[in-house]
Amino acid sequence: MRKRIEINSKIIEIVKGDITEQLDIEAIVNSANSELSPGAGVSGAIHKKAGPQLYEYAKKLAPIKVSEAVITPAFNLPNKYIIHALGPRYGIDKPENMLLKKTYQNCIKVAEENRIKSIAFPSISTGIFGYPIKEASIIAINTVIEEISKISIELVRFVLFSEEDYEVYEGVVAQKDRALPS
Ligand code: AR6
Repeated sequence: MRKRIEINSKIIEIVKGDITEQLDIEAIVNSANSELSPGAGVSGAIHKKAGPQLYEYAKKLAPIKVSEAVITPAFNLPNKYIIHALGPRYGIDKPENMLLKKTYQNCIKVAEENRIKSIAFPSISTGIFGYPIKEASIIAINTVIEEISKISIELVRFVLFSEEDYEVYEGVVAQKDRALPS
């Protein structure tokens, strides 16, 4: 399952899959905790596949604040880098919408500083952190669309773990696509 749109020669893709299996992507984003420790969900999967060296390295950069992003090597993962970002906990870290937007912006900023050309995001904050998927997908996609023309990243991919989440993101992107000048 895949949807792709082009904006000023930049690609935004929506795929159903696993963030740890993005072989062609330079940097994957981890929806981390403040301590940058393995945890569950995306961060559990990333740490498991990257290996124990990841936490040994990452813990020196912790703690991070809500919406902050830091970069590490990807160790045993097939990517070059991991960008670890702390999304807002829904109902706790407020205002959630601004903090979620800032989280995506900070990931993009770190990617730009490291001359990264391709980046894959999971759906930040919509698992354990409880952010409703539709609201979060609109923020994620709008933020990337706003930033993409200003940056040198060529490919931004959203990787959705479940078919339901994929459908939500796909719906938002399809709507944006219809609104774009052809
Ligand atoms: N690939 C892609 N997406 C995934 C994967 C995967 N391998 N595994 C889960 N998802 P979550 P959060 C989806 O909970 O809400 C952690 O323990 C999942 O279905 O990983 O930002 C951290 O250490 C959901 O839609 O991240 C933090 O403490 C989305 O990814 C906290 O949870 C995000 O789910 C972060 O919570």
